[in-house]
Amino acid sequence: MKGAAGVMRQKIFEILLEESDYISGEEISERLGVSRTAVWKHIKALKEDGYQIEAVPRKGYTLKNRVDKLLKTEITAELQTIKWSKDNIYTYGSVDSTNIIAKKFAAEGKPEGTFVIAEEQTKGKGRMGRDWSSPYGKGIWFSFILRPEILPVRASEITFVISVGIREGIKRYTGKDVKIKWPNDILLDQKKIVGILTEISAEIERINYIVAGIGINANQDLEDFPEELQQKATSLKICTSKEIDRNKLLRFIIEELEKMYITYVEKGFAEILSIWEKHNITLGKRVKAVTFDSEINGLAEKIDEQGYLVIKDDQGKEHKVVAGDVSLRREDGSYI
Ligand code: BT5
Repeated sequence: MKGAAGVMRQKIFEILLEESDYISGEEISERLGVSRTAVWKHIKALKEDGYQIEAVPRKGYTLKNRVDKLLKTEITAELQTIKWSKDNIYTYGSVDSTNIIAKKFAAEGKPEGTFVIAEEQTKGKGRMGRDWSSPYGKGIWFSFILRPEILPVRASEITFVISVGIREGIKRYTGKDVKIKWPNDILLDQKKIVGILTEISAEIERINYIVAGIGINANQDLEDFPEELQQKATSLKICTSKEIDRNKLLRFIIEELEKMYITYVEKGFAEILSIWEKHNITLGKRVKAVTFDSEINGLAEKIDEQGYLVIKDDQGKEHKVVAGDVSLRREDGSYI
């Protein structure tokens, strides 16, 4: 769907949503300044998306249902953003990876707050080339573009901004005390519910763009996860025993992400870090950190001003970890 056509379709949808009664094609065309044929074409396209729109001669159109596919119409109808434009939300059925599309959009110059959302990913990826399970219609698989005016060495701060934003959105929807595990996991009931993959394009002095890819397990049942994940992954449906309205949840998440990002830009990293500290489960625990060239065992002591995790080993020596995998030691000696 092209930009201008998409905006018009959204407007027609919102008129239908507002009208409790029938509204004629003529009135819609007058209100929006487009031809009746154009209105009819958009109505047809909305029907193809799964909307039942009843047309009665001499009365007009009326909307009969809402659709639980991830659709721009559904996500943006009630979305309240501050700076990010609703026009920059793109929804897809099946894609290889939303990060790939978002990176292409970013390279083309699309602005901050551009979102790429899919029902399914055939090549969903985690960090370091790992796979991300992204089955059709079960989760929220999306990526979005940021263009922070910070030095590239501070890019890891953005992962904190994103973690707290997503946590806030999920908390607002479910009421659950969602936890953050450094650096990029969000957990519920000690299992992974969200994964975050932050990719950056930068020069020495400036960031061109950051693409943050987020995978949220929403409506999977246990058997929807590959067997090797069933012990360590979970979904919001499993944790709340309720089907998740993914469009509403995503709306909350976009709103909270934007609020956190604005807080970061206006107040700085310290403010974000203090929110993160309240909800993290890493600090104060015994951890095992595996980075690309070492393994460190010790106490997760603090996050320093740059967003590095500081681990104190048993000899009292401090190690700084910027990226990698950190497992938390449970009392029984196993790891999360
Ligand atoms: C992550 O990597 O956690 C980042 C995941 C980012 C996924 C999003 S979806 C939208 C966007 N488009 C993409 O292609 N990716 C992003 P990492 O920390 O490396 O964790 C990956 C590991 O998590 C895998 O090796 C599995 O063990 C596990 N895993 C895979 N799929 C999972 C799922 N759906 N839920 C929980 N754990 C999963």
